[in-house]
Amino acid sequence: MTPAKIKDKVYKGERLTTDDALKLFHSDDLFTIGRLASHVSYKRNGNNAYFIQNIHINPTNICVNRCKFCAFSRSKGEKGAYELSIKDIIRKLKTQNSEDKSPHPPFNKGGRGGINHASRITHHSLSEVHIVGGLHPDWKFDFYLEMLKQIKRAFPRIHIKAFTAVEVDYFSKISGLSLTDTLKALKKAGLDSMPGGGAEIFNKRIRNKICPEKIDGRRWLEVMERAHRVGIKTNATMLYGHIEKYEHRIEHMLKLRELQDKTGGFQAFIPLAFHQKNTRINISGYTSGIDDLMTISIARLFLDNFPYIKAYWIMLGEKIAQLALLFGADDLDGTVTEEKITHSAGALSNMAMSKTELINLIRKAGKVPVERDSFYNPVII
Ligand code: V47
Ligand code: SF4
Repeated sequence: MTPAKIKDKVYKGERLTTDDALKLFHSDDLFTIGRLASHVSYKRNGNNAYFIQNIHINPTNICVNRCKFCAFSRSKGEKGAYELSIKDIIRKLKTQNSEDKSPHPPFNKGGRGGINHASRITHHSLSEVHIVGGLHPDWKFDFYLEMLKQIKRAFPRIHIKAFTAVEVDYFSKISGLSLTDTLKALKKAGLDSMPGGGAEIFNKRIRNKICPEKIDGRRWLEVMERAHRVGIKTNATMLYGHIEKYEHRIEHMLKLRELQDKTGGFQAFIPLAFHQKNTRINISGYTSGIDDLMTISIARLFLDNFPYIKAYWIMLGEKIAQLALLFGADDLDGTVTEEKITHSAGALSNMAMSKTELINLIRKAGKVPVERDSFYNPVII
């Protein structure tokens, strides 16, 4: 049962404590928690469910960190390691960024992940490019600046959401610049906002077990604070469903809530469901649908100062992401196209979804599909 005291607090708009959040995680009353989260989501964003036309590009999988949960990364020289040139990146963007004029095929339920349509992905008008990659041992900071400049020159209307706090910290180390100057240089070169990756789980003991080489939680938060202070909006993520406990998830969300109180610079919170395949984390299976929906709902209730909660369909699978819209989520991310990080770790979802499919998925959940830009302004078509 969900304690009546927590229900009252939610309806009165009062902030939940960490104890409240823990009680919710231990409750078996998913429907009530989902209904409460839906109420909060409705108060913020009405019946809207947002999506964006975007593409993910991972310039390299070569990474000096080699986090244990990461199936995407390789060491330099290892089989499967790759590097994209700036020309390769521009080419990828060109192929995706043409108006889709073909008639859309009807919504069609596919296999386990949901909708099988790999052959039906058509070109679209891109609104955002999401760029994240490994920490390359040899690439210079100038290369990344040049990447941003050339993308902006070729596609002035595409929003560049790029580089996690982990990458930005690395750029500051390889360039010898302060964090603030690194961020200012990225912004000047064309960076428009930052994704929320690299947060994983802030708890020191757990973090040391799953990604011992990665910057610690305090540094991640510091990079984000500086980014917000120089006017760069960011997202925030949390990797769950590995070896962490509910307490660690709550501790993680508390730190995010505290920073958001200070800066207001976060847009969406994105819980990322851990995928185990090809990783060095010794657990089996996927997160359960119940845990995914509980985590989304509790995030919506606890993170009262985050405008959006994103159900990233790539990691949740199309069907759970659709359900998440009834459990407090109001954003599905987007068309994505060519997702590598989760698919290296055994994701069962497709690599991309067309705009029509996203719209159908949202409508069938009884929500209003709103195509958005990167700052959540509706895109008028
Ligand atoms: O930082 C890596 C996670 C993140 C695995 O900000 C894994 O809009 C699950 O941050 N199982 C990258 N997760 C993805 C990311 C993201 C995605 C979509 C939208 C946004 C946004 C951000 O993926 C990494 C890491 O936390 N990750 N390996 C894995 N095996
Ligand atoms: Fe490198 Fe990021 Fe993978 Fe860690 S999660 S190994 S930092 S690419």
